[in-house]
Amino acid sequence: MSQTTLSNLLHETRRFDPPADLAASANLKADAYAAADADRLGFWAAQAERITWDTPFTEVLDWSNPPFAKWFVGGKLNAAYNCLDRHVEAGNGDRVAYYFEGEPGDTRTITYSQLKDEVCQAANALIELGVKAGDRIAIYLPMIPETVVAMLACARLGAPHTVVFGGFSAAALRDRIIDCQAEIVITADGGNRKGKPSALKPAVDEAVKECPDVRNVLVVKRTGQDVDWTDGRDLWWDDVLGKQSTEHTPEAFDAEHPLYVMYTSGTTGKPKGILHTTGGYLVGTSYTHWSVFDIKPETDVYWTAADIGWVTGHSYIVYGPLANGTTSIMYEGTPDTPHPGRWWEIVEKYKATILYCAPTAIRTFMKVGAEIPAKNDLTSLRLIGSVGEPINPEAYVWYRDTIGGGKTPVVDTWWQTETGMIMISPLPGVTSGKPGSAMNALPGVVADVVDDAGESVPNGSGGYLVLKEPWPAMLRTIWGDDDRYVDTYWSRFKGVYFAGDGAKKDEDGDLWVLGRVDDVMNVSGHRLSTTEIESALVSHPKVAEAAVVGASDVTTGQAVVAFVILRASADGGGDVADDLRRHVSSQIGAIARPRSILVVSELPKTRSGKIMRRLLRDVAEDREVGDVSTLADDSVMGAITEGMQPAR
Ligand code: 6R9
Repeated sequence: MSQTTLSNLLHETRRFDPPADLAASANLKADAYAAADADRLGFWAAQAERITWDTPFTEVLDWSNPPFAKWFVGGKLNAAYNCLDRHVEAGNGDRVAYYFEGEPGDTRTITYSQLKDEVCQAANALIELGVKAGDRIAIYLPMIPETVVAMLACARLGAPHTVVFGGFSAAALRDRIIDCQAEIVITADGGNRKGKPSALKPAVDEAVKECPDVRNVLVVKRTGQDVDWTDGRDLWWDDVLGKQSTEHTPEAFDAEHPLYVMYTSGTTGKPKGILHTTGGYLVGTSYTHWSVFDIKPETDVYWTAADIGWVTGHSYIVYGPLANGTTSIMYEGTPDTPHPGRWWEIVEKYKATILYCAPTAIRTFMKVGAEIPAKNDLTSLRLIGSVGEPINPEAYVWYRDTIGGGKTPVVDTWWQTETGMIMISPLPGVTSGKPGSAMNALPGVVADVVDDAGESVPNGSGGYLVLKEPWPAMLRTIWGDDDRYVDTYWSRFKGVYFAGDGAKKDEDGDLWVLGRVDDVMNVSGHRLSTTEIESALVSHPKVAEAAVVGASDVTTGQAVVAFVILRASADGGGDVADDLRRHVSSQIGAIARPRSILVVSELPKTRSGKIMRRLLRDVAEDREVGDVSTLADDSVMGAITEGMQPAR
């Protein structure tokens, strides 16, 4: 991205200061930036004190063989002990760890001591099945407490887990099991989605046909639906756990012992198994959870409304919140089941104080209308966050006003599966928020925007987002493929981590993430960011969601093609396309005017709500639609192409 990049986003002038009370009592204050700059490793050593170490570390960072980092060298710890036992030992065993809300309305309240007991039983069950430290275990479960129990039981034994999102297909599950050679799969009969049971076990049966290393499949009974059974291999979770002791002595593992592998799709090629290790990951997630969400474990009720099968669930439903002794909400189902106000009912019921979700959810709520959340009392919320994509300024302001009552700070958090923890975000008690900007690298993190040559760009310019110093929760490698790790992240620019995102620094030096660099298009020699055009479209009152792609065009190289979902309130009047084209022209410039505008009812999204523009490009260029295995709902492409109509 160069000077020709258009920059309407930088004209955003709205500012939101932190509320005075939050600023006064904030966990992290402004002086943390200078403290971390003055002594970065000392700062991280201090953050490491959040964790209980069985053996203290002797060195903060060993970076003698970059990009292969070793954090907290010599330290030993157990992740499950840090998430559970130590809180129980400190007298907080009766504190609620999770308020679980099933989609059909069933609920469970689980305290820290109950969760510890269950995790010990699960750990003992896995031992009985022959699991040893280092063995891999695949987890393919819905959003239920057993998912957390399974993850922590693995962590307790030093057996890295790989959680595969329940929406993924048998083939996707098989590939992941094979890639990390998992020996046990933990699944369920099914989960509840959109008002009905959705089966999981058949996909496991299908997948493990081709996975000779899998010796057992543990099955949680969730929906009660019929399952096929392979005697000797399949075991009911309750049968195996029920007979186990609730005592288990955790073993301390090296700080660099593998904790989990999470697969993330590359734009091409097979998914990458991102490896996270124990000590640095726990330090990074607990520090960021505490600072970005200003967590007060005694009083907050925290809700990450995301799937555990996404890194956001790992870091901010499981490890970060539990390491900090937080009370969380966990919700199994879809936001609109059985009615469009389900989330807001949950916020009111549990008096949630912090909500963290994806912009796609926010835009969907905007589409349905502000009258839905208005039916519930949301005044308990004191802080709201966003993750997964750039949040369009209009969505940010709507979120702050409609959900946050016009008073809560919004933390727009930029990070990746690879970073393990939030890297760029406002600090809720310090930063004056700008809608659409993720603002600044957190204290301890060093981010920059560089040009093609790797030179830092001046304020007011765009380029590539990079991370200039290692951080504790960073990925350690791609499972089984060190070369791909080096090539993908550390080869584009010498000595720095290349995130694959485009970004800009505004005149104040604040950061605006513009999306994946592959999502930048070239129209008549101008580089346009999909995010900017989408934000312009979403700022039009008729538009709820928009996805923009570049389709090849004989005259202009690429042309802008926009897919839009109209708001429920939009009358769909005859001139939508004209209106929108004019709007984009006035917001950005004539060059960004979409060539075609297609009205659709849905957009293809991943588990984390990211729009799969690759598939829309296929539609725009009239090709057969490519691989849909990582779509959260693989029926949507059919719905899009069938119902799609050009806006008139
Ligand atoms: C946590 C997560 C990572 C990619 C990342 C970027 C996009 C995430 C964002 C954001 C703009 C934000 N992304 N947060 N873009 N602003 N606040 O999403 O991990 O699924 O690995 O995706 O998501 O493009 O590179 P992951």
